[in-house]
Amino acid sequence: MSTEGPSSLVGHKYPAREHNARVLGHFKQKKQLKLADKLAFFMSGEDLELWQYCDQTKPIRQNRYFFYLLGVEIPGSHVLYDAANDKLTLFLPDIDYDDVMWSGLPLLPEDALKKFDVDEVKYASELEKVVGSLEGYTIHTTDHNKWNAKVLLFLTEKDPDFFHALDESRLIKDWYELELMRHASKITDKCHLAVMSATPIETNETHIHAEFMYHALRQGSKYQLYDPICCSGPNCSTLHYVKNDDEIENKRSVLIDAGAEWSCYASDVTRCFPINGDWTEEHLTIYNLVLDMQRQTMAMIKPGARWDDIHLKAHRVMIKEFIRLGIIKDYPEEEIFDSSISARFFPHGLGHVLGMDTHDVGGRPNYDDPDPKLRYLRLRRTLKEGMVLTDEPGVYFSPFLLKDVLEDPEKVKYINKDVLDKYWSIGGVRIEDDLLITKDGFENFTKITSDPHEISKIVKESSAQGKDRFHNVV
Ligand SMILES: [Mn+2]
Repeated sequence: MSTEGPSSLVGHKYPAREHNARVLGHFKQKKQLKLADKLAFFMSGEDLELWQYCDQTKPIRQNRYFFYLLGVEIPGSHVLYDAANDKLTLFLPDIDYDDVMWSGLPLLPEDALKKFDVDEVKYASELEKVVGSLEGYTIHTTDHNKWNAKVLLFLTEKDPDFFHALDESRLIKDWYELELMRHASKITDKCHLAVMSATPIETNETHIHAEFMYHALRQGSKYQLYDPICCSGPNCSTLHYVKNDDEIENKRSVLIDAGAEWSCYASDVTRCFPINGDWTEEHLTIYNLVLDMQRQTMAMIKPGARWDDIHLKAHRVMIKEFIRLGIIKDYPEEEIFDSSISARFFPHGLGHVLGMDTHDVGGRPNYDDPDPKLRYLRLRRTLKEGMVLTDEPGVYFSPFLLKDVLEDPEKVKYINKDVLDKYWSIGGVRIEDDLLITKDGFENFTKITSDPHEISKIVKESSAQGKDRFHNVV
């Protein structure tokens, strides 16, 4: 198992110069600036910090805007883009010679120049001199903070047009970013397969979590962009369940929402399976419904399509099937749609943009939307070629979410409680794939099967082999 990155990227650098050019393009378009204006961008990356009263450092996560403009993960680095001269400078942290004994020699400027897509490399001790010498410039940064404290007097922070330019640039991924994301997805596929294939040693949700992380780490992915959601039975009704510590025995359904990270880029995939490989009738019914929601919405995906419409299509597919199953009584579909009770069974959005953040920038959500069906939709835009997004319908049976429905006479009249009662034990089902919008439709990065029969086969084969295959597991 290789722990190196995608072979297609060998000999290529993270396209930092291209990213700065893109941001500049969006920024000028927004500002209507003339080319002669003296503009620069400056960002400081994250640096290491000690825990209080302790000589250990806190976990670090590189600032995503910073990474976009530079492609460097080294803590304590800075980037300056002098747009007037089209010059990109990396500032490395000064060498702390007392630390070399403990941490080894850091990357030297001549090596950094070869490794990164920049015009020059300097040390952070030169920051004030270099940034201060940019006379007559407006130097934009996202915000004043402790990492750029030395030069913040020179920096203009929080210009909404700068954020707009960064977000619009990040929204459309270039080929290099897409290769990183495809690689993250490949790792995640194998992790999900490993989780489905290790049921004999998964008697607690923690074991599922462990199996996923173990296989991610073995493939070189040390971080997850979000805490894995590993739940079983009724716990599956909590959307961002991260306790991951309940016993699985005596339950039937499992849901795992987890994605490996590769070089700051995300994958975000959800799969569900029956713990012993045999789907209960109710679990399979809901699973097939969610799969149908995903299939029918995927069929609508192409540049120019409105994500709102695609999301609402998923609601309509669910409503129709709920009426057929008798969970919702035989009212006109349009009346059910308008009542928005479907949002109590499918409370989240159909999907979100994906990139360096799990819920990536540029989606333009409206959390104040008066329509409950749209309130948590994190992507409210027309689809464009080069966007990466998730298609992740879900159906949940959450006592918390359904309480007000069941207690409100105006809403409970739609619900057939006897039929509903058959489904509580499932908790919920979500199926999530990562898609790149292409010229004619989409490319699905997620290759791990979502076919219920194939999943059943994988789990059963693993169960049949028993625990012996995992002889070294404690
Ligand atoms: Mn997601």
